[in-house]
Amino acid sequence: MTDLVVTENQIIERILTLELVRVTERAAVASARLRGHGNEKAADQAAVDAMRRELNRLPIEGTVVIGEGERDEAPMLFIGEKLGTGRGPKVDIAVDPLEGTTLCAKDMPGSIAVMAMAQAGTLLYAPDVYMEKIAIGPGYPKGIIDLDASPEDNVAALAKAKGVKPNEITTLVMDRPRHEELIARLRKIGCSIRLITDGDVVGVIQCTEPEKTGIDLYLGIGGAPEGVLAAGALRCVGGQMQGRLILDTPEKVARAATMGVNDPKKKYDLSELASGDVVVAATGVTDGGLLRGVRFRGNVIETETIIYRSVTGTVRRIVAEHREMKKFHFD
Ligand code: VTB
Repeated sequence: MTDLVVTENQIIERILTLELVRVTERAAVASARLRGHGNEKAADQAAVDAMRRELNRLPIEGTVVIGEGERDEAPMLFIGEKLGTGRGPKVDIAVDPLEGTTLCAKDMPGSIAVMAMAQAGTLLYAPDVYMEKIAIGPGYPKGIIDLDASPEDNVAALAKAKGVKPNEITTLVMDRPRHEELIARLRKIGCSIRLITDGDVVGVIQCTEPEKTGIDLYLGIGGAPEGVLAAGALRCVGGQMQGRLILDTPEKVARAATMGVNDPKKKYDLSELASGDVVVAATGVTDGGLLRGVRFRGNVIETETIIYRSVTGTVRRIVAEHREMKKFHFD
């Protein structure tokens, strides 16, 4: 009986994989209409509304575990919000309807609409705090990088495993004052550093394809929710990642505890950030290294989406043409 239930859920999950494409597509299109308008809030809200509307159509019993904040501070897609028709598998939902709101508002590369769906209880319920992160792509011996090792040692270990010199390693770091020391130390050993202003979900994912992106290593501090979403994608393609929540006030420690985080200094491995079967979908809003942004061409809207499914390790890219005059209502 149990087996049957699991099998049914797996079939449903397989079908839902493609349904998630619709969800991120619509969020991306909604925010892309406000691309370059200098209004981060409006672009984010458009993505949130579209994502919520689509998620509520799915045959799932979903709970938002990573969302736009707590109920009182976010009108929709707040942590704990129930989504879906209520008839279907129990799933955790993590959303970042517009990852890189500033990038979208300024029409700069790299903003995406992204979400993950996983078996209930298997995603780290990350509060909206910072997270220290380290990530590399697949194909390396297990454990060669470590959040607690120095940047020099991590680069040296990675370089050795790759068969290159440390100065041939490229590290992706968010361009923030908090990374001044990290950047200086990486420069000292001759590392090349790709600085990004925002959007480290894509940043982390990009180190899984160094031949294509030129990025070998992600280091530094970004958002915790973004860390869990990126971990979901890495679960699918392989690679290694560790994260540690930065809970530097008693309030943050207490808030994290209510979300099940009992050890505020815990170093989470990839398999703890996203421990179960997970599907991650992302649609480009602005053009970027991972995805093309939304194109508005007369009556046709073109989107590009990538979906990661950890059960099978399948990565799909779906370029869709939506015809506005037909039944598609994106607003
Ligand atoms: C981080 C990063 C995100 O915003 O959360 C960042 O993970 C905010 O960092 O990808 P700061 O507080 O230093 O600005 C993003 O770049 C975009 O949401």
